[in-house]
Amino acid sequence: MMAAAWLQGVARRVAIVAAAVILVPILLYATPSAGSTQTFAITVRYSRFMPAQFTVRRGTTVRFIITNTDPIDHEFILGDEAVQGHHENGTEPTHGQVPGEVSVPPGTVAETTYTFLRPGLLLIGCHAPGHYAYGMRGWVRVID
Ligand SMILES: [Cu+2]
Repeated sequence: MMAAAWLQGVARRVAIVAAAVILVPILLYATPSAGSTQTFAITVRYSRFMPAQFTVRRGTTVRFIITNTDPIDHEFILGDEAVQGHHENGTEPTHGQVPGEVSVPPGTVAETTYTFLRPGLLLIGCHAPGHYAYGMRGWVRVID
């Protein structure tokens, strides 16, 4: 009787370990978490980003695909207040080399890829003259 109970205990423990070995990788794979990649499509129309608000998990790499349906130049600049201020007063005519910053000429599609490493709030802005003040901006909330 003692041996049977001991064997049952061992069998139960083996079953639990086997379930964990199988389930844990499945759950890790299924949950969007640090290190995952997402694609966000944004349409620019009448000098607005649509959609303009996003939430991502820290560690996520996002490919932003921006379609400019307007007949005028726009840009997509991702960054904190300091970055937005720099571009609002800056003189760079075009963007495309820095992750999260890209120019979007009229009627074109541009893309930029950015990895969100810190939790917090980042801004999206267009700094063509008057656009940011007009409201051509958005937000990315980065959560843990
Ligand atoms: Cu603009």
